[in-house]
Amino acid sequence: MKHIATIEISTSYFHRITSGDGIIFLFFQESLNQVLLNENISLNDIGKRIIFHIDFDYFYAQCEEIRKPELRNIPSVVCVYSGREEDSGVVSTCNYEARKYGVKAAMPIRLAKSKLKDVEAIFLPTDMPYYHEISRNAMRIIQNYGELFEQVSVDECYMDFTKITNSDFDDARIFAASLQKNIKDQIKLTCSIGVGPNKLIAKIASGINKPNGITVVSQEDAKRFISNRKIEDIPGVGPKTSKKLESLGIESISDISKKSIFELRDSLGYKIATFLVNASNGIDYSQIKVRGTSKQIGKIVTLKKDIANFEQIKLTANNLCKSVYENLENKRQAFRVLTLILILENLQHVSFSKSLKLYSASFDELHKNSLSIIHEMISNNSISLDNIRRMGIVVSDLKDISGQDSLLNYFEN
Ligand code: DCP
Ligand code: CA
Ligand code: CA
Repeated sequence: MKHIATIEISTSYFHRITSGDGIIFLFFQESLNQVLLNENISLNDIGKRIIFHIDFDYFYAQCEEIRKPELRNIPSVVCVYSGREEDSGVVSTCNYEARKYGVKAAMPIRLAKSKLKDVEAIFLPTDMPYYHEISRNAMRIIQNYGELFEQVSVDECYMDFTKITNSDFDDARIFAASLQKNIKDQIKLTCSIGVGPNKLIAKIASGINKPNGITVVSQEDAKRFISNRKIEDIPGVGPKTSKKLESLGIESISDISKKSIFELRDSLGYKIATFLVNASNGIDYSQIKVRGTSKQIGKIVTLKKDIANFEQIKLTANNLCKSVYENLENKRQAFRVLTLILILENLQHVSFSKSLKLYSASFDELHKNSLSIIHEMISNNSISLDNIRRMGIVVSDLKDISGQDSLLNYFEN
């Protein structure tokens, strides 16, 4: 049996955990409880995660370019006008053309205008309902990849790609490129993607190659990657924490990594000290926080090389349905949306979703619909069976039915 983790209790507050792969995690007691209570994770999985952070480039300004393509090659600035006087207010964002002239978010509109006075430039007011609509459409494409998803703002989200990539960072890069291309083809929106072993590394990585960039940082490279960043690049580190660190003679991330939590706790408190020491070692155990209706249950498997006939695909679908159904049953949930994911040999990602008219908690319904999707996908998308490398079934739009006598009852009512 594989050694999963060793837990040593160092103090009543901290746990030092060495995973099977020799990776050391330091947990603040409260956070450890949170991690272990999360049913989706075992300690062994923490070291195997592949997390994407996706951030849309110059978002509001790019949304404007989508509906007015003539804006693409000239500086454009999206502004929040205060309405007090003409041009009073601040820049919300601007395209990369305008950034060449030093225009930035939060800058007074007048200052931005003076920077662009010698060139043709466009200034526009914000249109939030429109940006939200673009955001919803793009987020839907991302969610269709079918794993744990957390939207953090109108232009940013995290997604766990562990299952779909089989914890392989080379595959993750291909998925990132395919995701980027899908969003670009369907919505004309570019984004930058950071891929890392945790949310922290993914978030920092997505900012490295903007716009339209992909930065992949594997588990092994995480510490080196973060050592080369500035302390302020760690999300959540503001001027207050920076000052305190400075007063302790700490000037770089690598200085933090040489400290123990116990040396930092008096000035920073346990929570921040733990977070920073972990972060400076490239470690972050925070989980993807799946919200509301986007919760989903799914399973993806890698097919045997010689799977080429429809019977075997059906058998795999059957097993996937069983596993998904078991999970639904344990959690006493019904589903309404069913997504079938096929990953082809070239890692092209094909997914197809079906919304049922009513919530269902029936295995037969799950199975029948999965098979009909497979039929449809194979006939419509001319996917050849021997091209399929991985296959997954995901159910979403879940509803709690724990009050029902049995799942069967629920379905029959
Ligand atoms: N925003 C804002 N005021 C700010 C910062 C941002 O109104 N001070 C809005 C406009 C941005 C959106 O939030 O388009 C997303 O913010 P980002 O920080 O992600 O910046 P952008 O998407 O504009 O640019 P980047 O390409 O650097 O991500
Ligand atoms: Ca952005
Ligand atoms: Ca952002």
